[in-house]
Amino acid sequence: MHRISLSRRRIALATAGLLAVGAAAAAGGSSATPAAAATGPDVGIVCSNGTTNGANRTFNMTTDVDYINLPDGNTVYMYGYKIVGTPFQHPSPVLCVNQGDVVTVNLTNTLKRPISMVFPGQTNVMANGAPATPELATAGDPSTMTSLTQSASAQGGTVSYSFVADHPGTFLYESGTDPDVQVRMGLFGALIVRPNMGDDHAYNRADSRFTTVEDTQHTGNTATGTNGGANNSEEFMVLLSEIDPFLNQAIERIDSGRTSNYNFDNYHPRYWLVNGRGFPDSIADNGAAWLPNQPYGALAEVREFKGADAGNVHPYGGLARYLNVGTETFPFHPHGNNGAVIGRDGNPLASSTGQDLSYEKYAIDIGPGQTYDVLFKWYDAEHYSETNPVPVVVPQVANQVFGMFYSGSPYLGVTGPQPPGNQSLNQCGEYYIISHNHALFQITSWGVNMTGPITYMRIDPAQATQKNCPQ
Ligand SMILES: [Cu+2]
Repeated sequence: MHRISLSRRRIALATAGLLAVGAAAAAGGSSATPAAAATGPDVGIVCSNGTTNGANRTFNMTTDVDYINLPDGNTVYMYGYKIVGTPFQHPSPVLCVNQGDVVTVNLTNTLKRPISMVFPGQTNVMANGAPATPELATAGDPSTMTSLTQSASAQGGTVSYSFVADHPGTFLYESGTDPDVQVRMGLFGALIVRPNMGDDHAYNRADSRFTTVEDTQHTGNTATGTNGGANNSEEFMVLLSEIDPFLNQAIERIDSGRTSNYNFDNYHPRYWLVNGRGFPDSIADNGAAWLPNQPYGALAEVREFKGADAGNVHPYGGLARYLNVGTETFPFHPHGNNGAVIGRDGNPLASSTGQDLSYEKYAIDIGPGQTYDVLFKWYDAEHYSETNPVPVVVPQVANQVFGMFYSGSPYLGVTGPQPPGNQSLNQCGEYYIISHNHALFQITSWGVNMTGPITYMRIDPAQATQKNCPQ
């Protein structure tokens, strides 16, 4: 388990950015419907794999409406795609396919308006067996376009989309019908195409390898996650989105037969989310019981990077798949760490002759509709320890302030005494590093500061040095 000791507790934010544990146990003894990700890993990407038959991979999908919870206590009406037979979820499922798969999405529309699905970055997409083409209200007049692709009519319409996933990478899928409304209402999700090199690579490049479940098992990590999943791969999604609650309220009114005078000139997001959640919900496990409609956590949990020469203990880094489904560029960064940008919009950063064009970057500026694939590692550069201490004079305890995740020791894998009355959620001397959207005016939930698209990177001590991590 990698569950931070937050389970079934809500965290409230005190002033000045200090974190405090709230007593309001919204989920204690909750009877909420299990979230869609309940059988996946605790952290990291939860794939929907569809069903396969040879090279054919099929997703039977439909739509749903429900509400999501936001950090200020508000709830907002949303649309979503989902796999048939599963609960509503926001964001829509992560579809994982292999390079070369013939992918079919059989979509049934239950909403009170026509919808569709487009696959930016895929070529030769077919709809009902014909090339996907825009729908026009007046034939021959592109200015009357009503949908970017063939749509499924309201309340029961179906469309079958198909394409060959011929190149690996990270992609969005979303509604191509009235996307100003429908994408913002939640009709979007991530599509991951895994390369021929295997599911431990982002692209068909040896240097795009990242740590997977198999690697963590190599180091003796045989525990299973509390959600019943196996060990967690170090593969993470950072899906960034935004919500103007007045738009959602207007659509809710229209869907319930009332009227709305929403004016798109006034579109103005009040919420920004990562993987469909705002902080601190974002760092809760996948499938957290108190977030039944928001199954995807955003905590990135990695082991200390040891490199290939250290007895094959954790030789690879983690992979973050960034996606921006919002309307402006989001500058996201983990504190204190550059990442290696290896792919953008489903293209590996290499020249046609194979020259490496990847680059190191601190903040990743993800434009609307873009995706970035970024490798990152945390390694112990200075080898500080209790026997090689940090060369600073540590202030007296009375002059220190301890965060809620501090272990009592500055050294990875070490826990130490804390002053009376201090509480810590640290498990085993692990580190927590904030990662967030650096557009600070977006770090809010309608004015509640230090919420929104914030998450943590959790650094666990590598097997050789860890003490108490329950791996
Ligand atoms: Cu920052």
